[in-house]
Amino acid sequence: MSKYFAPSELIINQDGSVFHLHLHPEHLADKVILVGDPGRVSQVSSHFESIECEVSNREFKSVTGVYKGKRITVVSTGIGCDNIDIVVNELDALANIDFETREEKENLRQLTFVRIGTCGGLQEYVPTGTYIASEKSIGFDGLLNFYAGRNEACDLEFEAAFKKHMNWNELLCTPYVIDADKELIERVAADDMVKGVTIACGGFFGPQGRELRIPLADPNQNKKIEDFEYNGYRITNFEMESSALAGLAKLMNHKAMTCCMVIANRRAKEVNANYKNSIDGLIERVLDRI
Ligand code: R1P
Ligand code: URA
Repeated sequence: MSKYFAPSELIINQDGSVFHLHLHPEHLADKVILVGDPGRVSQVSSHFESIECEVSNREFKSVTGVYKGKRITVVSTGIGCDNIDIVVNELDALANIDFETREEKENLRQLTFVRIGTCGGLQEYVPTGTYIASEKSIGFDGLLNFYAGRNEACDLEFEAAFKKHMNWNELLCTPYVIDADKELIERVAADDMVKGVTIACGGFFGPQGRELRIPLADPNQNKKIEDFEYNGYRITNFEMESSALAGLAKLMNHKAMTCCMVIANRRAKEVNANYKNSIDGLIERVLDRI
């Protein structure tokens, strides 16, 4: 028997669109680009040769169109892993739940997600302007811990080594270590992006070791992160969504990865706040390779 999803669990608007995204099932392409900033959606879709639909609700702006013969949907997620929970679950529902019967479809669709974002660099070899593809993500956000299958999906040995190195504060939720889709990483990162390990944080300031007026619980956090090494892996960057995306996609059998342009060099304490034009190079690479 197929699984049935009650109206309170999968909320469908009166016009047949999904609750937050306002997209209809027929509007979703198999290839999906996710961006944080709603303003980045039109930057991506400006490369499309034709546009099929455009919808917007809250921070979620979506455009489906065609780029070099490929049908692609681009969606903004806003900031944070909590929004990734909404976006990825609703996109999966659009693909794999029948909105008439509210039942899981018999033949499931596999989606491909590539997130294009910005990040803070943590090593000397990733200065501002570097494109980093997150081969692995460490989730400081806790989202995946709420889903069954989390342990099977994650690299538990890496997690244990990281927690030991950090002398992990048990007041914080358990970090989870999750791989991006390997084939997608090879294809999209190719030989001109740095393949790295990304920490996805539940905040921009304290969780990323930025101290403004409130002192940090662990002033040595970032130094310990920069020094950590495991099986040849170093931690390269901070952002706020890659772990939830890689984790949910893996549990749902979709393909996913994140690539980000470094805009803040945390070691040199430099920033490129005027990055909006220069991220176009990353957008073009992803559009060509997705
Ligand atoms: C913080 O400024 C935001 O920038 C990064 C972080 O992940 C967070 O969402 O990504 P985006 O530029 O895609 O939003
Ligand atoms: N996005 C982040 O999450 N952190 C940074 O330092 C820059 C962009």
